[in-house]
Amino acid sequence: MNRFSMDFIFGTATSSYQIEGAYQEDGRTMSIWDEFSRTPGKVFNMDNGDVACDHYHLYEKDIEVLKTLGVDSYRFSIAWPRIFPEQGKYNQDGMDFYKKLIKRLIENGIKPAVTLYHWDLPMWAHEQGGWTNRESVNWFLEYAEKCYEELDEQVDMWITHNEPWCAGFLGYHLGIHAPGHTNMEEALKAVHHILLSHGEAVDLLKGKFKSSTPIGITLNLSPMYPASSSVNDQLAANNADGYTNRWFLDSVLKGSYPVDMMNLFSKYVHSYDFIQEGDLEKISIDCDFFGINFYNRSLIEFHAASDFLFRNAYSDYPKTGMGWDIAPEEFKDLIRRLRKEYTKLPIYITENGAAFDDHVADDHRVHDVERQDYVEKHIRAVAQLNEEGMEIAGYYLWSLLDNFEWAFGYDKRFGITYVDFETQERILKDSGHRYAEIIRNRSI
Ligand code: IFM
Repeated sequence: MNRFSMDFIFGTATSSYQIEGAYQEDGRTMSIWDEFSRTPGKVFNMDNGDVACDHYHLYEKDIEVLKTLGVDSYRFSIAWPRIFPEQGKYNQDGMDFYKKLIKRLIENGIKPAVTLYHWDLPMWAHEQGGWTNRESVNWFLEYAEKCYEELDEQVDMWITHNEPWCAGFLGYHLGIHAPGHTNMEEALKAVHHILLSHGEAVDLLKGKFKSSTPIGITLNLSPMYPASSSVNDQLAANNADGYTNRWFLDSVLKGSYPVDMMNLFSKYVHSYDFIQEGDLEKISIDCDFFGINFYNRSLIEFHAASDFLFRNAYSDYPKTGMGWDIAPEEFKDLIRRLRKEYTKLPIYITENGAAFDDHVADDHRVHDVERQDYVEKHIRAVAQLNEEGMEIAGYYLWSLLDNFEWAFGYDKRFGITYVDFETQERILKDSGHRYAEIIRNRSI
């Protein structure tokens, strides 16, 4: 039996575009995801977030689910186009939704953990170059400032950005996420400005607001293993690690971009002069915690024809419904590496979870045995890591609800609560019941 201390935070996580719906209500304007999902061929089934889980109207019902789970905290994100539907035009109606949500969470003893940016960039910003434009840092700061002004007293922890790898590389290099561009130079600029806006937003909260609310950033990290001991596969795994992990870890936690990757990327970049003096000091500003989203490991092999000489290799590991390797042992290795090479900050697992094909059974329950097993293995890993002294302060299960899974639309279900997207009925899955039991016992 592995135990958790009483101050360990158990939570669940969601994001605005994935659950809220109400895409035209109370002044909200279009985001890059509204636009992208309307572009043929981009999202499975041309699904979109117009209605999603209708959380904007059903948030009280969803808080009831959180109460049943007994979570200490709920992580959600704010939709920037609700707060600034047009450039420079603040929208109080949009903010009021989050005030209501936070008030109700607190009344129910649940701590709000708020992400400022989980990918729904307003279209007005995109039309001026989006994150590739250095001005985006100022647009983000204006938005962050309003959020701090209105919400900081009630918020328990701030996360500036969720997974800049996805917003930057999936969105501007691989073209799989909005805005669907395939240009590495744009991607590097976008990432740089996202990271810079993180640093500036931390500085704003601590400086101008003199706030003591903990603030940090969340990176998605995935350990890369060479498919063989050949020099080529090892080089490929190192490149994959640089592209996925080190570009972000080194800049945020060490104040420099990895030189090997700068060289590798330089083939696609005219100049690195978008990196200005002082930027990396800002990007690596002191935070209060470090957030990690962990889902899988990857097996990597050399591939001469790909941009950075690597690709995913065949792996015989058990997989989730996304085809991702289930790898709790490698999760532990990742945390040990972070402790050794990168940070002493408290670590929060701000997302962990799995998609599987779910079905409502005749007894009107969802017996998601595989998800339950996945969740148990990873929570047990967290407990074991803490026994080794790795100081993981909390765990947020992704996700509270089945929701809009980006390019996969509603085809992939990550929730511990089943959502019937026709009726908006919620059914707590077996994994959700088990999570509630783990939280109640504070042990696994
Ligand atoms: O659904 C996403 C989430 O928005 C960001 N992290 C990964 C999840 C599962 O793919």
